[in-house]
Amino acid sequence: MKTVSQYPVNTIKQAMAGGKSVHGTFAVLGEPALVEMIGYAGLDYVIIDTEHSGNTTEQAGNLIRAAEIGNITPIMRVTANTPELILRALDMGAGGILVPQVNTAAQAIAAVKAARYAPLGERGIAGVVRAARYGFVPMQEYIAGANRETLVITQVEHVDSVSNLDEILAVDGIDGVFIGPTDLSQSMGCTGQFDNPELRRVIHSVIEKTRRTDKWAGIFCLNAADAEYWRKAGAQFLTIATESMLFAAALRQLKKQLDQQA
Ligand code: 3PY
Ligand code: MG
Repeated sequence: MKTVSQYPVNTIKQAMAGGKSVHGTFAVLGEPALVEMIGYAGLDYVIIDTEHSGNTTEQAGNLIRAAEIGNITPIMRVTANTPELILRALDMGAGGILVPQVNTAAQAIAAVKAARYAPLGERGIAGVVRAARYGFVPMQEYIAGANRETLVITQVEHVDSVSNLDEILAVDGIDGVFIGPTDLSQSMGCTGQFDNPELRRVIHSVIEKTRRTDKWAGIFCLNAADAEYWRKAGAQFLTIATESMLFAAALRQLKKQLDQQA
């Protein structure tokens, strides 16, 4: 019989450290079967959203399990940058956290402190949580594994974050930054204008600056063409739409075809 004794390897963390790009989508609907399907379709990760969704803690736990069944990395976007929410997400077994609205180095340091055990952080320790496979992974292996494998990603989605980017990128313990074009566009006075030349110039500058450091850049994309564009611009963590948007697109396409038959 197989006994669990090792902390799981985070394959997307390894891939991005090796310079590769990875693809995922957001899960906002709280449905584990859809998360399994995201994995079976061959994507690399899912971001379980608790910022812009009604996903409850219980649902999030089941979505993490579904991601593991689908063999993809579950990342949790926390509702806010608080140690309590970050601890809960990681103790439940998320392979990483995505922290919205991180606009200063102090906020980035706070996220790292909450997400990493000493010496980099001060994450509260319980060796029997699901992340430690309820204690089946020995404590020292668990702590070293969690610090090694957990992704800490902060969002760049405000002009203040862009202004403070050098300091944010200098924070030890952050793996990458994730550009939120929607919130960023609002803070620049061009809400939702994804083709706005100034917005795109700023996004290019964030990606280029990030690539000159040991961190990687990610971005929210509307579709595959968008993901290809930003991948060529240097982004590695490409999150395309939400599972609800993908389902809506399939429904729209179906309805269009039905209307053509009428
Ligand atoms: C944004 O576009 O603001 C996002 O946070 C995307 O996830
Ligand atoms: Mg946002």
